[in-house]
Amino acid sequence: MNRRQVIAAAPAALLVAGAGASAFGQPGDPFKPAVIVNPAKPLDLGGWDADNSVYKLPALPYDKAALEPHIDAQTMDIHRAKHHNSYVDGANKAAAELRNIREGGGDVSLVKHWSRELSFHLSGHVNHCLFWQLMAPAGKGGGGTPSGDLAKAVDRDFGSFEKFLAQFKAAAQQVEGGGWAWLGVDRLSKRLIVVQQEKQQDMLPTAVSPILGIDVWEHAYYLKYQNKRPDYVSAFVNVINWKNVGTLFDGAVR
Ligand code: MN3
Repeated sequence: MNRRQVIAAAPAALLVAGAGASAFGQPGDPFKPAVIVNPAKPLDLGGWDADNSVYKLPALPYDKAALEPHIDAQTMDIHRAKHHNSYVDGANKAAAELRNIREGGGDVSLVKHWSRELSFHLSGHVNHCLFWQLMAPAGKGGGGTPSGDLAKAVDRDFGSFEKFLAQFKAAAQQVEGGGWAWLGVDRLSKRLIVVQQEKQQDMLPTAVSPILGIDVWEHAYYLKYQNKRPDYVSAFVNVINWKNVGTLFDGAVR
């Protein structure tokens, strides 16, 4: 198995590696930061500061009000600057604590604790980096239907786009508590499947590369939609960036 195959086989939601003198590795570490999902034509998620080897909060690829009326500017602002940012801080903190333990300065019995912290916060960071890129203003890159190979795969694996959408929306509406619904590529079969993810990290099958996700934590919709999660899920469909979903699909099925 060469390096590219190793990347392709790794669980995409947690696929990351470090370089340089940081919490992630030693100076000269040849293992460069991995590209998530698609090593050949990557979607730039912007969540990694390569100069300092730390996770960073990416800029939104559009104005915070650009998704209105479907997703309001205040929700976008708080969601990114407060909630997403807390996952960035948490992932950097956990990585630093694990490095400290490796170097003899920490309590080795807390590897379990910091590993769990890393899983939660890094998944939260990656999920939100993806989420921002998977939306676009309605009618200006957002909404519509998939095209090309992705459209064919949707028909093959779900019967039709309408059947896919019905399952995806139901999965999102039925997530218990905070979590996500994802359309993903099962790397074992190279087929599309819809799965749920609880919190930021639980239940996503290891072999699945996520290509489209909706955040159904209440912080993602409560200011505008209150308890009406189904209305938020329906509105989200109007801002799905199918071009970027297609880019992730192309990478995941290689
Ligand atoms: Mn969120």
